[in-house]
Amino acid sequence: PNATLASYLATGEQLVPVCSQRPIRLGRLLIEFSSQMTMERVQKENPNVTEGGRYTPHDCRPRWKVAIIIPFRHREHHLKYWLHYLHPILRRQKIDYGIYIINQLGEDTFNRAKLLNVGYTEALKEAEYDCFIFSDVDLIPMDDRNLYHCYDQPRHFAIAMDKFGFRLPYAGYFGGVSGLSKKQFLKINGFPNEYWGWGGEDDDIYNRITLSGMKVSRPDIRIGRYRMIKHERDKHNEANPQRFNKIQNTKNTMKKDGISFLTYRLVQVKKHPLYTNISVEIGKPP
Ligand code: UDH
Repeated sequence: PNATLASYLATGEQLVPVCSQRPIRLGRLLIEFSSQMTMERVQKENPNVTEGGRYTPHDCRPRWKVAIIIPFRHREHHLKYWLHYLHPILRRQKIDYGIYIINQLGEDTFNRAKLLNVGYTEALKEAEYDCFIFSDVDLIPMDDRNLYHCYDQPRHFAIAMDKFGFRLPYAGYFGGVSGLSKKQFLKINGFPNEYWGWGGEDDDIYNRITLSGMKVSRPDIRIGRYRMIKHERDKHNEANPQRFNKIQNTKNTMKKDGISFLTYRLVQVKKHPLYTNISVEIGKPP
């Protein structure tokens, strides 16, 4: 009977088509942050999302298995809006995905890129993801034709933010929201662990990509538009004065400083209805 079941499932699977590369009914979105938002409301809006913030389409076979990684500390208010907007967008995009909030414990200097490395590592313990999208918690796409999956080359999604007048601030900008396949991520030895405080880590990642012989791919400027939830600079994430020197040295540092030498202490993995929270201690600047 098992063999029969197996062959039934095999043929059954073939009856479900591969998800379209251009899902229908996508386009411009109205994004605002003035309405009241509660986690209860967002949960009610998203009954099909399963524990830990996982979702897979059922009417087609998804092309990518995407882990969405968000660096995080004390931004609960932003997270509600992010979940409110992104879950329905990702569902319409027919993507198989999981949401991972990487929460830096303690009050030492924030380290965005190291948290993203932790997210990559921890997400792979949960499922066989082949694509990783790294998103700030305060950035919401204004057009869901900006598809959250991976591409032939490392992808920069957030190319036209409202705060930069809907333009790329400079040609090598790779901040905000970016995505790499597992293969692309490993090719650049992941992200740097040694950028403490604000700034520079995204430029270092851009350098890693070009130094590894890859190019950054981007959506059309009319589609890659984003709204940022306005906020003041966080405590313990002051601009890092070393960043200008460090980004001159990516070629030398990237071999050692990356996913290959990542150390941290995992403190808690907690599955919430709409996301998985991973709390970690990542140390402090030397
Ligand atoms: N983040 C946190 N907590 C922090 C710091 C950063 O969760 O304490 C995360 C969060 O996902 C955030 C991302 O890291 O979206 C990037 O940090 P950021 O939002 O501080 O960086 P951004 O360049 O802003 O967007 C810099 C401060 C701008 C101050 C402008 C004052 N008018």
